[in-house]
Amino acid sequence: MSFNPLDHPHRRFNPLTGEWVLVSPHRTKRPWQGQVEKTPPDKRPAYDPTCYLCPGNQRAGSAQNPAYSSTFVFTNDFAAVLPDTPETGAPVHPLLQMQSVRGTSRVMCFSPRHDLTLPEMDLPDIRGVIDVWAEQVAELGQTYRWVQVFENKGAIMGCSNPHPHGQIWALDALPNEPFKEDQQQKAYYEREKRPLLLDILDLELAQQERIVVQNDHWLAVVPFWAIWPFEILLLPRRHILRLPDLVDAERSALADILKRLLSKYDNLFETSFPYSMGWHGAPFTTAQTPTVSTPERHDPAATKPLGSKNDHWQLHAHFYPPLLRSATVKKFMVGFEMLGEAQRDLTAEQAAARLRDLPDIHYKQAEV
Ligand code: H2U
Ligand code: ZN
Repeated sequence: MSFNPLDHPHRRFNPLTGEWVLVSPHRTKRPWQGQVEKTPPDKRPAYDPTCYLCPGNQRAGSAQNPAYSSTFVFTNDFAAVLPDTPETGAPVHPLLQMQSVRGTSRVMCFSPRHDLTLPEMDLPDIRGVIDVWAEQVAELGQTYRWVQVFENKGAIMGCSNPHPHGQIWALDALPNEPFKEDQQQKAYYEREKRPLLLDILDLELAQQERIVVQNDHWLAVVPFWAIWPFEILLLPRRHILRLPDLVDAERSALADILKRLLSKYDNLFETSFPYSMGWHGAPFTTAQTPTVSTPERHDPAATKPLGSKNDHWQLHAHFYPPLLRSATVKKFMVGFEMLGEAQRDLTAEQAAARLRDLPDIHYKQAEV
């Protein structure tokens, strides 16, 4: 009997995190009698007077939203990190380490329209979201080491409000996930003299097995080591460290690929596809020595100083959707996955083929 990755259990290595995932492709045939999630009602008004994110509405406490007409960013009324935290005292014990954290969290409304989601928005409006993401990273990167731009979408992901929005958390520490990626990319760069994710990009383009959607500037793949059933890694085609470094054409192309990718996601089960997504780019050096390149510096050669200590980094976005086989069945990360390692049934190549074969026009916007 010879090994066949479509039939036989195997482990795959994630070079970005240094972790393994267990793949059990033979299990896709098993019956499901477990929990079935309710599909959230999909009809929403363009304006909801009870929504704390709609224009003009009252938020928790005394704050009131302005009558905004494109995007709107505000400091989270229940921020997880605060700018004025004092230093911790001397450690009590080396096994009981504590660090004080300074930072800020912001909420970003993508649109004044309560009834839209990113893939249903027009390209110029998605482009507007991208520009604000880049501005926020540039601004907060002058003070904080890590700026996490993310979107938590869908009640199934614990998102509290269907109004299209994301969050931006900035802090003076490097969190676990980017820390692992920093270490892994650095070690690879030292060994191979090439950014890890640019080699991955070339490999994906050569193999053509895991590509879901692409354009002149971007590539979206189900990575070889994906954990979530329909996980996506979104990569720019050139070496770019951070969102503010994207030039005009790359930002417009990003709007295009986001709309097409997220439409495919929604088309998969004809539901508003839940996920957590977010951007990873090079950390900022220190609060005192910002290395941010501003959106004005649009000369590609100028955005990447040679020999920069962050040259091992490549900007990318992760999309982690929990749905498995329908709008109501989600993947649980429990049992062996909590105690051993992550596990998936469908192979990355099978998931990529399913997404690739779907139309990239949103089902609600498709002509009948
Ligand atoms: P979700 O994206 O996970 O739903 O979070 C929305 C955030 O909005 C949440 O972090 C904040 C919550 O603290 N929020 C406000 O800042 N003001 C409000 O009036 C309600 C919610
Ligand atoms: Zn709203």
